[in-house]
Amino acid sequence: MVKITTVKTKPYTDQKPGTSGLRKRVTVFQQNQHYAENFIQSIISVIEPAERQAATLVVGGDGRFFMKDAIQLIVQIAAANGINHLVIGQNGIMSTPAVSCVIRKIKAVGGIILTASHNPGGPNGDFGIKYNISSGGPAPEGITNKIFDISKNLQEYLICPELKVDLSKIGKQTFEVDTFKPFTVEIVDSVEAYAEMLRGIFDFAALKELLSGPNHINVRLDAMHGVVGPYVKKIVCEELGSPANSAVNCVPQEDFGGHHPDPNLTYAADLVNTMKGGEYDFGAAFDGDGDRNMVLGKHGFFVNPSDSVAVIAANITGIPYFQKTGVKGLARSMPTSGALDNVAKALKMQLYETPTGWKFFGNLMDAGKLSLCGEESFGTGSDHIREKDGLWAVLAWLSILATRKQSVEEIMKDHWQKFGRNFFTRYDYEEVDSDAANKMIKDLETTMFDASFVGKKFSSGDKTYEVAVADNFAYTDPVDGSVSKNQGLRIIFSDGSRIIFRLSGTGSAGATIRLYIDSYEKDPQKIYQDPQVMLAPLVDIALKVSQLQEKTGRTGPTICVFIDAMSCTWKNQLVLSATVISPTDQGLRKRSIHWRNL
Ligand code: G16
Repeated sequence: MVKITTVKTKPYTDQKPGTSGLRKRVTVFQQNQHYAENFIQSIISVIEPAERQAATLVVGGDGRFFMKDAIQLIVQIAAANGINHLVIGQNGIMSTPAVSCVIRKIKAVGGIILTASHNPGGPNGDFGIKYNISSGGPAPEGITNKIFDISKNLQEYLICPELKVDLSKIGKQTFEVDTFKPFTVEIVDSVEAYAEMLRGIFDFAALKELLSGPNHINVRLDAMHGVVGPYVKKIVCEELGSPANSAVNCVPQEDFGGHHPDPNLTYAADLVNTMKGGEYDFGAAFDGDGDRNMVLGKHGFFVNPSDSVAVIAANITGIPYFQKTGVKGLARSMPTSGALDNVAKALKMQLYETPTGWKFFGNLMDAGKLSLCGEESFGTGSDHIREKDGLWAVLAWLSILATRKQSVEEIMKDHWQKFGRNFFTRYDYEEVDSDAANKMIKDLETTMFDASFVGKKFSSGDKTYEVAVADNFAYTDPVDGSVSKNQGLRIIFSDGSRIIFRLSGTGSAGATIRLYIDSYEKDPQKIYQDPQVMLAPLVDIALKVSQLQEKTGRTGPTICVFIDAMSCTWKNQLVLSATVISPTDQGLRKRSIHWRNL
């Protein structure tokens, strides 16, 4: 019989889940007494005691430092609180989309995911704990607020300190706990249920032909030492026949090999460099927990995430899953560029604009209103689960390549010709002093809400823009009527261009200010112009209106990962260029990269 202990604790006031769970430095979880225990107890407390004896929870994480410790705590606290059954990925490994898939498949009451997503790991990196509900999606605000309220008042938690499970052994381990029904911990293969789901979504025979048939293409997939490695190996290499060396960094590491597991042009620079060599036709990188993706074409042609979802939407009927389900609707988060809107309009599909955070898509999917959605933050997915899904997005792109028999670049350029192009960029100012960031946003809101602001003209260089709308984005959920306010300051100009400011909800220290710029161009002569040139006037106006530099002391972004790569032909040579601003030990480094004669 395993003993239950009641431990006296003191509540913490800073356990409010952000955009996607509670994310803090590892040291916060490790060094503050009972910090992780308190939050895990707060999560389990939202499951009604009467439900717990019939409840199954799925548990998995991205392999980062502290994950295994946290899983043992979840096991001990779940057992002591009368949860009946835990399903855990082998060695704790399960990607965020796979957890969502398993929750839905076995009809669990929910799941706990141990990840800080794309944030760095290791003893000095970040850790995170996220609760997902029975739909498989991140807990909505009603539940995360409840978790936060409980955490602020928690005086004690229940735990079975002697209970230990072997996370490496597939199978069931059963324990007698107090008067409860036997408590079962089931260790499952991390990949199988997810792989089975993908087999039902895509045409695996066509993908196999594309990746290993006589006219196969060459792909390069970078798991960035995150959780997606075993999934890529099993599904893309073993099952679809791509050679073993087409997948790299596939062993999950506690510190992601010392890198940021963040799939963008800066942090996935190795992949970008390899791709520019021209050996590979298609490249992709994933984040720590496998829900984000970056898609590259031959020679490193960059597909902006806002464009990626638009291309999938425009080609959606080639994917067997959607042939069966039909396309119920499309959605993007508010700061994501309007590329998807153009497809929705042309194909007469319903489009929803939600606040940032995948959780906002869930209600629409559950209500049968949404099939495909995406975010500028490298998230793409569909209603097959309730999380964004990196490998799904890659297989969606490969399906399009298989059907259209064109390169990534040709597909993207055709798309812009047909629908016009949204030039898009995002500047991130990380670890800004929180008070300064809040004041900047508040002051900007005051400026924007002045009666004279709408109609005002702003000029930079030879461009002039007139303000058509200025607001703080609020969203009314069309399904349950819930209202989410203060989701980002929007300045929308009369030509549809947008400047957006919002504070990130996923940082772990200080405040991160995000500045998003979106500008639409339908003139086919202009769609290949340099995005930097196209967006420079709007960036300039955004910085002037917000006085960001003066108010935060930041003269440049910590990182600007979204300056699009672009390509053109010059003297019969293919020329590719991208501008990347990246932090180095010596300060910010701005690089213009050009590749010619590829
Ligand atoms: C999470 C959310 C996404 C959101 C992203 C960035 O992703 O699931 O919906 O777009 O954070 O949020 P923010 O701009 O507030 O930092 P992930 O991959 O970090 O879980």
